Amino acid sequence: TQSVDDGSLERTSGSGRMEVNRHLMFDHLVLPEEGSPRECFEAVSRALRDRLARRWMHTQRTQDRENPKRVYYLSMEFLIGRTLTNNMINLGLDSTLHDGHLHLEHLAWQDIVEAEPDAGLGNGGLGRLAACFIESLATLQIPSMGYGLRYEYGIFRQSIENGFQIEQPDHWLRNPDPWEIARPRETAMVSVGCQFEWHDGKLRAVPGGCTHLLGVPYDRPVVGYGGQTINTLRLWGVGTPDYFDFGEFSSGDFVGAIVDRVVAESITRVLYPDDSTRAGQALRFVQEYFLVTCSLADILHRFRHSNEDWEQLPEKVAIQLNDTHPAMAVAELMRVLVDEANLGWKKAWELTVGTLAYTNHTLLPEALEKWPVQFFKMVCPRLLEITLEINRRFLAEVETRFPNDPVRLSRMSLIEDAGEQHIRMANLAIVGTHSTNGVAQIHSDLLRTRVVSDFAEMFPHRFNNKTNGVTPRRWLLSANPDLASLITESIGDAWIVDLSELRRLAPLAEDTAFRQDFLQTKQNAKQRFCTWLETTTGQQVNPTSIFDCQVKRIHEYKRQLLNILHVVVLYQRLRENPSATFPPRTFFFAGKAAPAYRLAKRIIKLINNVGQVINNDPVSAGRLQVVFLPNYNVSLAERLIPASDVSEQISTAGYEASGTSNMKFMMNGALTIGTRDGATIEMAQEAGEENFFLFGLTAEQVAESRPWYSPRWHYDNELETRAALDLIFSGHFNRDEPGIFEPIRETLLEQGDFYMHLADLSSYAATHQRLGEIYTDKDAWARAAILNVAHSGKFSSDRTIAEYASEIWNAVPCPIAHEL
Ligand code: DL6
Repeated sequence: TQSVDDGSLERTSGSGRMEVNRHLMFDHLVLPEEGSPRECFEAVSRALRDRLARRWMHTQRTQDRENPKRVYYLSMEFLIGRTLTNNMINLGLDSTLHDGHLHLEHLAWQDIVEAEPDAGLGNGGLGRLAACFIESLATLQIPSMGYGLRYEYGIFRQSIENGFQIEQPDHWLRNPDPWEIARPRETAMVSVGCQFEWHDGKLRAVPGGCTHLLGVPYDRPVVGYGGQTINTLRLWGVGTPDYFDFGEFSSGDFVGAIVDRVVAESITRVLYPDDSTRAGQALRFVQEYFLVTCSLADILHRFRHSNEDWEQLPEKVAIQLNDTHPAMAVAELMRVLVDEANLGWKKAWELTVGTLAYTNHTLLPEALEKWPVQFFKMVCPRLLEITLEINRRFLAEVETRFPNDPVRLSRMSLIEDAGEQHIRMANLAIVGTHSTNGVAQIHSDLLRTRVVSDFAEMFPHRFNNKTNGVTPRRWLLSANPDLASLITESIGDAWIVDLSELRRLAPLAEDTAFRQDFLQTKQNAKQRFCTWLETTTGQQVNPTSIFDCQVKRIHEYKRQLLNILHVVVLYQRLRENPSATFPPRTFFFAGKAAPAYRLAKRIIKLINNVGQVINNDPVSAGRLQVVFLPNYNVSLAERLIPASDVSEQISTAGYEASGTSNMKFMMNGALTIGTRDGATIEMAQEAGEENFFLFGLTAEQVAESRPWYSPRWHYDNELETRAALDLIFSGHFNRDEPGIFEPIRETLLEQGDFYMHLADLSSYAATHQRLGEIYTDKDAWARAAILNVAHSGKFSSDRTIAEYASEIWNAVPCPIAHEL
């Protein structure tokens, strides 16, 4: 018999079951047949973790021995979702499941899977991208680690009450998480130059004193496909040194002596929801500082363990900053090299710039981080000194290169001087790293030519593009098993690790039998989704209607408002002509609005109210349906995307950096209706515009027309636009709630409609019309959908990571040989 912790993954049929039973008995004190779904989930996960433990350690040992260049991905967000199924698939153990080896008679496997909470340690695309990236890094066997924070509360749980978004805390770590392993031996020490207190029920950072914090690592395995490399995602939890204030203690204030500790231990408790205003968020600043100092200490400790010479740092270490959130790393790395390693400034700067790289994820000026100089003074005064010195030297360089140009100097300065002084984190990130990349071609171009053009002129070689991608393991193989099997039966399974293989499906678009099989997988996925929806919410949806989906954060630039305006246009057409024919459509919306973003929350309310009326009006019922799915998260995306016919990617051109749900829909055979924005442009190039539904203004047209754009003109001159708006603002959808949509009316008609909804509405409606016509021609639809899948290969995160590895990090795989 094999011992429990050997590296072998395939076992005799009964052993997996025995390991699960053992965990149920010894971890939970329950008999196997009495385990609750949650207990069984923990037991199965622990049994799986036992199996991968040796491989995980072996990966670490091999990497320590070989001393290859390592990649570190620093991110305030990792939107992981569930882990169990993904790890089983990547370990090649999913057949164990299908063969019933883990089968627990009293529970359905699905109940066990669903007992795992979604790890929602991110707001949206940026965090989910980080999760896809670390999975691809492991699959490509690149020695790497993700670093983030162990929030006890992830992104808030959203419910909808009377059409309004309600936020509730998501205590996802209420039960012990079987995937994480605390590593207290590798604790990092951090000093923060302020204190923490509760004030009016809120945790605040207050100036004065010094707080010592401990960064306690919690490691999670990141299993590469095939189970060869198992990398680590290290999330920092905060602790405080184990001491009492003996003065307070001996004077009898036992509680007072530990209360400060409790307060400080709260700083990483909650993920900040993505609010556009960061003003006053001193705690978020402390979180970023904490992530950076703990991670750099850890990285440099590992580097020093295997390398004597600091000179080697850029050859052995690549640190990617996921947005500006960890941009303090520039100053912190300088601090370590200058203050602790005693290097001269110039050498330290060369090593810092050579080691760090930065990814930008947004063109929205309000989302570019700027932190008050006061925060630096309070929390990390030494980093402020260093940042000011970086700025002094940098501006001197700019002055030499562009003499007598004070306006340029003030634009490029790391310090913004208007009113309260702020540090411009994007400027710091560009100046202090050797690479700045955008996340789709148009985004990288706009970044270079519009947003930070001064920097692109100064450092042309630093700017590059890395179009995003998503992992096909989670988003196709696991989420859509029927389609995945059909693909594998047709072209073999090489696509799982080389998504460009999907090209071989292209000729099958002309094969009648394949088209039928393809449509059948879609129909099955739709039916499964309907069944799930009905059992969990009671809501019924017509599985033969077009499933039209817009799922993403709710934001004006993403234009959920355009989508719902078009729904009202269709409704209005039916009211005017009840015998009009078009295929029945179900419009699914899902997404969270930042809690402080009032207009976004009002858009959610409008969608729900429109749905309430349209779904129940005899003129539209059965032909148009609007469904707002609450609490959008990774697991919901995994269910809905395979079932979708239409993917809505309708941002105002020039505002969506890339988008990543667009890619997931494409891989799963949905057709895209979209603007020429973000990575959607590249998707259309790959699939051929004839297989896409593109509409609306281009980014150039948006910019050119901004000075004279008049939403009123569209209202006055376009009959359907006017009728839809009149219907909404007549109170038709809010009979008992007078005036609630007034802020939306003001945005669209009084305040200039910044995101140009009305400019694009008529071409959007016309394109939808064409889409509806093609949908009725099943062959034409299937052909286009198959060609979309066939040309989605570029959008694998494996391709993206391979480009980062060769063009930014100069990192290569370190194969792990397991003795089996
Ligand atoms: O790069 C991942 C993702 C893009 O796909 C989205 O287009 C973009 O909006 C998102 N950006 C953010 C910005 N956060 N900040 N700062 O989430 O990144």
